[in-house]
Amino acid sequence: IGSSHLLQQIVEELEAFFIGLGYEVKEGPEVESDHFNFEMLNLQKDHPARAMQDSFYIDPNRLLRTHTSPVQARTMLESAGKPIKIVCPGKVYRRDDDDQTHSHQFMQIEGLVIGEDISMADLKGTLLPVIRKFFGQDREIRLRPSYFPFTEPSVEVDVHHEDGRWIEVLGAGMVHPNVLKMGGYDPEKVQGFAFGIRDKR
Ligand code: 2NM
Repeated sequence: IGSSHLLQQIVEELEAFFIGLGYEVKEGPEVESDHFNFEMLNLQKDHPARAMQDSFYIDPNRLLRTHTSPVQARTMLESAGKPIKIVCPGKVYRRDDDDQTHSHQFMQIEGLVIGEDISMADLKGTLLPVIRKFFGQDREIRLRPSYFPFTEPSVEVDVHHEDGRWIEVLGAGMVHPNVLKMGGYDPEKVQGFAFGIRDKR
């Protein structure tokens, strides 16, 4: 009573960290078009994530967003080829049976940086300090190769837990050339990295 929700507190701490690095905080609609939620992010029409049973569709072309990436797709189009440094916090929705580790609604903060000569070194140099700040300066951190339709190459990042387990804390990667092109950027001239942090799913 009378204080902000724990998740809200974490979102604000993360926002403050990124604002300190010169990022802007961008929000967008929770009801999205199929076009911005999937198409602009390189998910083809037949991609399994687009199936009715995995998303909350309102009508054939509109759904509750399944990630905050459509905010980034919108920002790319608005930015008309100029550099971008944003984080996009907010609620997202996926069809899932709720239990201790799954929820049909969860929080995400995604980030996007686009500019000349952006590389995997920028991704690591940005995200490792965030993780160290939140999980401890001496924390062991592991990057694993992964796959996302919107990034190539892609990684998942784990932190080491006292009990010996590795806990996945975020996914990230270099923005896929198709995503840059659809956003109005020339992948021969600029590069980008992106990441997604979420509470549970
Ligand atoms: C993730 C993992 C990797 C991501 C990509 C983009 C965009 F818009 F640039 F394509 N936004 N977020 C991204 C990349 C999200 O979440 C696990």
